[in-house]
Amino acid sequence: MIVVRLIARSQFDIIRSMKKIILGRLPATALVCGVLAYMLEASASGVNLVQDPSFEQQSPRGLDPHDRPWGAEEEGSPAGAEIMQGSAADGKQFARMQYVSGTGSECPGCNQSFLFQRIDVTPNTDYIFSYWIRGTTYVSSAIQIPFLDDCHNYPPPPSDPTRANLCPDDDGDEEIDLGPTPPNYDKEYVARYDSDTPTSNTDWSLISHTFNSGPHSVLYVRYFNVYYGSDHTDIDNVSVAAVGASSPVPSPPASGLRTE
Ligand SMILES: [Ca+2]
Ligand SMILES: [Ca+2]
Repeated sequence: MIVVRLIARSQFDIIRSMKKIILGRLPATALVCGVLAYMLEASASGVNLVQDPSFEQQSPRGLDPHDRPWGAEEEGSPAGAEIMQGSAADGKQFARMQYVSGTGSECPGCNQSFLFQRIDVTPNTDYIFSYWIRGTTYVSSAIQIPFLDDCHNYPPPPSDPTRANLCPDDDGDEEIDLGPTPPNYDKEYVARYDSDTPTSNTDWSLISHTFNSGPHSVLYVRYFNVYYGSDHTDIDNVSVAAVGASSPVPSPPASGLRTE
């Protein structure tokens, strides 16, 4: 009966329970019930829309705008977003966002750090977006509405070189570089969180947000910051999962909160 009651509770209550479990604040009996409820929830569907959510499937390296499923800017050495090996929140790898002096032809010398992935969502559906964070400073996370057309279709160039170039950052990631609505291309979001702040540079902590997909079937998970010096933000185990239909909470570190 306890388990049934737990399942009947809202997804948010379950998340709160999982957070408390992770923090070790619940007694053992509640912990067992909570984990059981979580497992039953997860088995119902368990779809995380994020591919390679734990950054384990690709070799450690700096990411560029053409990389998939995770793409990033700026290119550089080191890159603005890099898959690294070390004390990950899950597995052996994580993503680090850090200072970059861009080497890409579109923005030489730029020090912006973007990390992004396209996700296919169901319109008008509530989702939980969560991930593990560590580092020296905040990051802006968002669920961004992409540009899904071809910016070359909007003149010019090449049809009318006297008009403004509406395809200014033509390096393969226009969906995330440009806003959804020509000709202004202002970036738009279904959700944006400008100060996701880690609690520690050594211990991982969980960030969790909710959003509704609105009329969209394609969205992007997007991280952004401009870093200076040795400041950085580490990210691992990203999840976007529908509320009530799947497992919303990514796995915690295997043996508690790890440290470097
Ligand atoms: Ca990982
Ligand atoms: Ca670009």
